[in-house]
Amino acid sequence: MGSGPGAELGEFMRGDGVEPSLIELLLSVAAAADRIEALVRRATLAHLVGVTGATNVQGEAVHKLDEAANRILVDAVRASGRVAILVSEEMAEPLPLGGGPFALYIDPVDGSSNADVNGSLGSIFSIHAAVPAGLPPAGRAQRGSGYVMYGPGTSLMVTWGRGLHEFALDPDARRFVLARPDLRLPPSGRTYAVNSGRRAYWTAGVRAFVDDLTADDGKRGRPYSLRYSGSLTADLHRILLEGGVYCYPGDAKAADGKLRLLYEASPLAFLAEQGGGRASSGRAPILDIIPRTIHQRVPLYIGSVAEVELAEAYVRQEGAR
Ligand code: AHM
Ligand code: MG
Repeated sequence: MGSGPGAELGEFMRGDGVEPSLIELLLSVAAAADRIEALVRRATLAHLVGVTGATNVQGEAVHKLDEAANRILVDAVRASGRVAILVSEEMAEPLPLGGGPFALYIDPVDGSSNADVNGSLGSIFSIHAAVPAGLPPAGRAQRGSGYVMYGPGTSLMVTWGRGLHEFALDPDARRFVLARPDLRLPPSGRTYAVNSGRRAYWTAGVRAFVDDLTADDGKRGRPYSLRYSGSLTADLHRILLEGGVYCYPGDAKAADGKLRLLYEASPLAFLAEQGGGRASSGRAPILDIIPRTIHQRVPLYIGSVAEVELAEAYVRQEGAR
């Protein structure tokens, strides 16, 4: 039972020889996700939908759930004693937590606006070795990463650098149990995810890429179907399981797109590569980008190798920026 489907998260990690301090940190994140899941389930009843009235460091409205989930994660991780420094989408500055071998980067609630309409939400995390000022090396150095998707069921997709695994939250036992070990992305898929409402701002390369995917060309497996939910974790979950591509390109209004490198693009890129997929800014693999600031944004193309390479080819045609 220790390593097959049905294995509990801690048991599986111990069986895989993961170092004890990393196990303890991942279990504290999973325990926080369990509590966030309970909040998400009751969000409408508990008047946790809507915004607080504050704006975060990105200039975006803070939702009540963002604040609550951030608090839960900070408390759980502090109690684990394994994190020296914590960087969160919801906090302008890195938070020193007193010691431990790791730095942790979190997006407590991905797709926050979905909370108002009972849509899918997520939490994303990235683990590096502790770094003094909170600025880690390139994403390839991550010690682990993952996301929790709060959908009709709650899934934890996680890696510690030896494959991509899906755990499901057992809603009665309140434990994450192994659902699908060693997931591999299909080399290509039939769906794409992008906010087409921004088409007027897209560059010629992005337009040409999406036109290619949606061409009337059955022989080349076109047109792809569009699947876009407003929650990156939910959209990526489909893509990790069925193949395809999620894009948040840079455009005329936002040269670096919307998504943040350290706690959105990089952890998800690590997961995708561990499953045999690919993640790129269009110009470089996400995992090779050396961060300059903790909240920096980056264009993101992530999913199956075939579609991400095609996106890169179209973006490169535009010439070096
Ligand atoms: P958030 O972390 O503030 O919720 O922002 C990230 C979200 C992603 O989940 C989603 O794919 C994207 O923003 C949607 O943005 P847009 O409405 O511009 O398409
Ligand atoms: Mg968020």
